[in-house]
Amino acid sequence: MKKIFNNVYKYLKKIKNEHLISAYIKDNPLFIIYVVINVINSTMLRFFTMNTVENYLSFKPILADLAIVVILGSFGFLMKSKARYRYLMVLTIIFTAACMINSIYYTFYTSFASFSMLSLTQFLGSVGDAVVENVLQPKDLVYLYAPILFFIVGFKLKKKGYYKKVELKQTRKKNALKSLIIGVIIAVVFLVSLSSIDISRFTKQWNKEYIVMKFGIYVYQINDGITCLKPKINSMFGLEQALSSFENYYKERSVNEAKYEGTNDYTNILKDKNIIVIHAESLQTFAMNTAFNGQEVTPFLNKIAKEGLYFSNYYSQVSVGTSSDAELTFTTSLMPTQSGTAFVSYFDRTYVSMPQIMNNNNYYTFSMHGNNADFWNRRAMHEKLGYQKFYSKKDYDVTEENSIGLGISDKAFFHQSVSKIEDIRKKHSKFYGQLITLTNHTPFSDLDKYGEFPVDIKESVINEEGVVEEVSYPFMEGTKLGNYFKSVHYADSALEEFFNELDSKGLLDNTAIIIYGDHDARLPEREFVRLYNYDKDTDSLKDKDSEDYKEFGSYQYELNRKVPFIIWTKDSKGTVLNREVTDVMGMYDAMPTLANMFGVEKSKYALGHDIFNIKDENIVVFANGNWVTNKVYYNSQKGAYLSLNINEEIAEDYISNNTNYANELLDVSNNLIVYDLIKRESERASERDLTDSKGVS
Ligand code: GP9
Ligand code: MN
Repeated sequence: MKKIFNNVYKYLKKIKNEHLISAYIKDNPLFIIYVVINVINSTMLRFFTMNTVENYLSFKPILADLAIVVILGSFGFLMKSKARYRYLMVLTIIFTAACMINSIYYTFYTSFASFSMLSLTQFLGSVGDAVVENVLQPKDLVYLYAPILFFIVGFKLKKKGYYKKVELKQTRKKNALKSLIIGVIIAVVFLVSLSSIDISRFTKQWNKEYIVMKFGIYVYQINDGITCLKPKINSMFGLEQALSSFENYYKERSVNEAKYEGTNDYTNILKDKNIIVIHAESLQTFAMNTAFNGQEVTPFLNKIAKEGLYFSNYYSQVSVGTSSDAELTFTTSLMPTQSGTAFVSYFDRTYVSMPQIMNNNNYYTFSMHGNNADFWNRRAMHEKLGYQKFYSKKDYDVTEENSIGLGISDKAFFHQSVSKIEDIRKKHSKFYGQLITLTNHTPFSDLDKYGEFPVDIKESVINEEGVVEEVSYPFMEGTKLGNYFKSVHYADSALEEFFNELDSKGLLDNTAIIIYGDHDARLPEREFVRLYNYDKDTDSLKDKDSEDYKEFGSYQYELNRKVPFIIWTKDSKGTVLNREVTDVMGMYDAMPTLANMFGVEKSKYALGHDIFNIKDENIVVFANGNWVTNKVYYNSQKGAYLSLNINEEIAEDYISNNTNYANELLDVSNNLIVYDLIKRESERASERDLTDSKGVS
């Protein structure tokens, strides 16, 4: 050991005395510039995306970037100088592209890009324009300086005759080895610095921000590439282990959670009714609680919520699959997958879903959406989920005039759907259908089509001459959030028209309408700060110290992502169906709650609960490992929580128990889908039956 230390010491001394570092830099300017620019790019990406102090000061991702860039670059030394230039240039272009793509992706999804989404390019067509128009910003282009600078430096070196220098093969090999060793040493230092949480999150890959924050974008992207190959490879290995932990999980769960099973006041309350589910694009609860100049943003929804069963503390649990994840969780009570999306990567797996169950209970099942049927792979996945018919764009009359944003307007879509539903009612005794809206989709920029809804403050004042005058204070007009309100106001009036038309055709009789917001609208946090803290007298934000200043930081932003969930029937008023439920609830609780109300058996794989049984003990797990209960919101990236009731002490084990519960649930859900465990379990059961019957005979 002493000998090793002595040698290292001697070597370091040699480096110092013989000025080896400066000689190395002088001899390899191209390599050095390549390393520096690519590490700067990755650092900039973190800087522009996740601005937390912890992130600025973190040395771990810089070490990781350095290790990757140096190790990959070191192979360039095996080539002659001209080829080496090309090799390093190609690497620089790849690294730069990774930074740019992730920069754009982050603005849109507040997450980092995944190779699994490459297979989605066909679906991105229609959303693509929205990205270019509204999301591409100068900060996405700064990374281009790297290949440009590299080109300039290369050009200058060429002029100085750098590429003509004769390098012996031996020297090149030596340099390659030296650089590789440096890269490996940096990698080892980096690995030693990792905590066990870092390693566990790296392998799970669901918390992308955390991985980029600790491992840098290059390691993240390489790991993601490997992870995306996993659906194929994964399902080949580890099946036995996954199957047995899955079986144990559900066995234990059925014992531990027996207390949350059974009948309640809502059992069978919607039995045999027709069901219309409205999947409302990007509809968030806060919009229902907002008004401008005495005009509510969603007057109709508010009326429906007041008359029906309104779950006001309801959360979407989507991951990168957004709309499709909402559909998955709502209908199957499972969580989105940790990599890729269930609709695209795992559409060929076996699911137990609400439409299938309704179908087995003699319901006719259908879904309707005015967009291309291939978007989110719905054509394949809706069939898999048990919808007997999927009405998509080709079944609607879509024109330029009746389109807003991504496609057919909600008003035209609902209007054309009514006659389809009428036909269905004529042919079938009971139906369960889902309608997916489209207009209220980001970027909310088709302002002239939403109709009038001013979001500035308007007041009538009497001027000096005693004449009443209208004064306007610049409030939310021109902001993305302001535009969102206009769009939601439109969506609300489209819903009202739909209800009226259904009613005029008698389609509301014996029908329950269920509305849910699919996920949040990814609106900028700073605009919420303005919404809640604008002082019209000074045309600026209220002082942070003032009494009525409303704190709106990252926790408030995350909690504000709530979406509405409403169950309404024409005769809800004055019954148990006319009530606000404030217990925290997630999209995965929809199926267990609804199945009880419909009087059908829920999926035995459901991960949520019937809210009327679990009540205030409920926990909502998010796809990134965060969770929320009535008492606490826990952020797994920060490893910190917000107590939702300041008067209540939170015990240490409350956090750790719930975190373990969340992690286990996410693992089981993911394995269930990736390994197709529902199918495997039934195969295994029939194998067992076969052996048993053979044994008997
Ligand atoms: C597209 C629509 C939007 O058909 O459902 O999907 P999203 O971008 O919200 O996931
Ligand atoms: Mn959506």
